[in-house]
Amino acid sequence: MKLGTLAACLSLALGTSAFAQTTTLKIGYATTKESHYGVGSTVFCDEVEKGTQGRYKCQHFPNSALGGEREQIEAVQLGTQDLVNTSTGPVGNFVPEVKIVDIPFLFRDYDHARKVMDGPIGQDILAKFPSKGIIALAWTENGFRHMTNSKRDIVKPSDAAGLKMRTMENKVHMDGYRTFGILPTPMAFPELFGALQQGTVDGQENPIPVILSSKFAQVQNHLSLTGHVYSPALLLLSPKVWNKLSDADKKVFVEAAKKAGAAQRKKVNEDENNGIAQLEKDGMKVTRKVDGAAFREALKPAYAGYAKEFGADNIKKISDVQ
Ligand code: EAX
Repeated sequence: MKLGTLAACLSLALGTSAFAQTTTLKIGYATTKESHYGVGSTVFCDEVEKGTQGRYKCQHFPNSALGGEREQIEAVQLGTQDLVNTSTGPVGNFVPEVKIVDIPFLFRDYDHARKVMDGPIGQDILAKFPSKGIIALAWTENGFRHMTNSKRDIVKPSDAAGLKMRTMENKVHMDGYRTFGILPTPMAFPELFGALQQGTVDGQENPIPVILSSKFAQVQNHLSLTGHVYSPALLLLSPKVWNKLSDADKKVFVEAAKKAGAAQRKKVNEDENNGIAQLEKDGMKVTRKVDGAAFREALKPAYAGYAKEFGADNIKKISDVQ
């Protein structure tokens, strides 16, 4: 480029203030770009780019490219990663107030769970994050978790008993699953496919969108629709980014995260509606009739522990939401 042309470009650019910098934010999640996490994250990034006139955009790191969820949360806390769209699996180790929503059989259905997350209880939990060095922009969603394994159909707890099952690094889950007779084996998600393939564990539990997008049908042949726990998810941002935002941009980020949550939930609904038939086509034997009452009964000793840890009245407040 000739010097004169460069000068002309510069003055033009300055005149239209096109020198505003673009900041590229790194966003990570466990599953594919096409999955529920990818759909939610894409909506978030598109909305942020639009709302900040292109001053912020994202680079996506799907498929656990930046590590397991615990590692990604740590990186967001440190500021070496900007955003993570994560299940609550390891989050209770950072913000203990989250643990209560990981209790098995706490939520009746999606309507109940979403109402609690969007209501005062869920919003109060989001407000606990900043003091731990993390900004929680909004609840997103992973979905109700179901069990898969390579051994047998699971209808009641005695069918699950003795199975070595990978769980998230989540004590609330592990305490509950032990009452079903399961041998819980905590493991980060990126190791799971290999562990199932090699038979290090007999099974695992995850929502339909995860089972589908991670192709677990290739390594598991029994799926039981246990729906034994709701798996909430969160869009978390590094305070390093947040503290630099203007008030107007903060609003853009929060609104974008809310839209992301809605889009992610919609994708979870779609996968719940269409994904089970797909998994059957992929060779999984699906057990639809699960003895939920027997699972709830088995869980009673764990609930005594939960009541002690979280307060029976706090648990009841969540159950009572209609
Ligand atoms: O958040 O670790 C898990 O089983 C999670 O459900 C999965 O990574 C998606």
